[in-house]
Amino acid sequence: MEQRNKASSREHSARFERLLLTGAAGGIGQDIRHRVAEFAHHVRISDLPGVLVSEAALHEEIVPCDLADREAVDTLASGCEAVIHLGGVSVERPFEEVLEANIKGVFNLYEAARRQGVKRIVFASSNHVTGFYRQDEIIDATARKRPDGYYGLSKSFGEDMAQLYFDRYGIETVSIRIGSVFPEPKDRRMMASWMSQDDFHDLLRRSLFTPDVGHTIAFGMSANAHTWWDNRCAANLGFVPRDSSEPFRAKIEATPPPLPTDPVAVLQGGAFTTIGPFDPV
Ligand code: NAI
Ligand code: 15L
Repeated sequence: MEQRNKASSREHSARFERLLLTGAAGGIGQDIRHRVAEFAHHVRISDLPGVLVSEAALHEEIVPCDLADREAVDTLASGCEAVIHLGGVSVERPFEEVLEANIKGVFNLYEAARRQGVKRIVFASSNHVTGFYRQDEIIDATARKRPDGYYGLSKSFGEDMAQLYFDRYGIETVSIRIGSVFPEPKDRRMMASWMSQDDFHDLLRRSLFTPDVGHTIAFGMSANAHTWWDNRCAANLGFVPRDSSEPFRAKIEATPPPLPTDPVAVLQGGAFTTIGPFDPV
């Protein structure tokens, strides 16, 4: 661990003056909040009004904001050179909810980035952009998108926004199609999709500081024994995961397996492929 940190700080000693972190009250946000101090002198922390409870550290400034509020997002991004964009709906939900936070939200963020001179965005995309591939297929970032719900569709839209705003305005993005970032894998599917918090942090650092990324799509996964994703299209980032889901195998395999025909065992997106439709009541 110490070796990893030393190597990484040697590779990327630069820091931004001010960085924006959205979704800071979420599962990943809470884990990385204290770690992002190494990326910037000042960190603007944001989430929905009312959900950020802890006090600001010396290097932090807390600015609550609903991503669906265009004017507020414009103010939120002012003075920031870079953004780690984690905020939004993070599971399959009715379209109207996804529309506000993830589609209008990502539009508002990129528009704010254009107006406010943000140079680099790390966009928390998701494996659910390609969730309808089978678990016996290996795909890379050039594979046709096959979103497994409105949530995956919104992340697909976010990746397209990233491409558009690079091609038109030169704003660089690394879209990380995150597998499953949790302290440990929760089920058999996550034995393939899991990414440790340390590996995620390393990929974040590379996504922020690697020069000339244009719009790069990277799969966010650890060095698991079996995986579905080929990260060669993101080789420019030099990301080599260190952790693996293997130490959790015995614990996971002690739980009852799903039926072999269950989408959880067949499709990369697992249970997300079957959530919905959401009929109006
Ligand atoms: P989370 O649901 O714990 O955190 C998301 C945060 O976004 C929450 O704190 C929520 O309050 C905030 N948010 C929701 N709507 C908002 C709005 N309209 N305006 C401002 N903030 C809003 O999700 P988690 O697990 O921390 O994931 C972070 C990001 O990474 C999400 O964008 C998620 O889609 C993505 N991701 C996460 C994966 C994982 O394994 N944890 C896998 C794939 C993608
Ligand atoms: C996601 O996109 C979700 O945000 C997260 O909660 C996990 O369920 C993850 O994908 C996954 O596929 O395991």
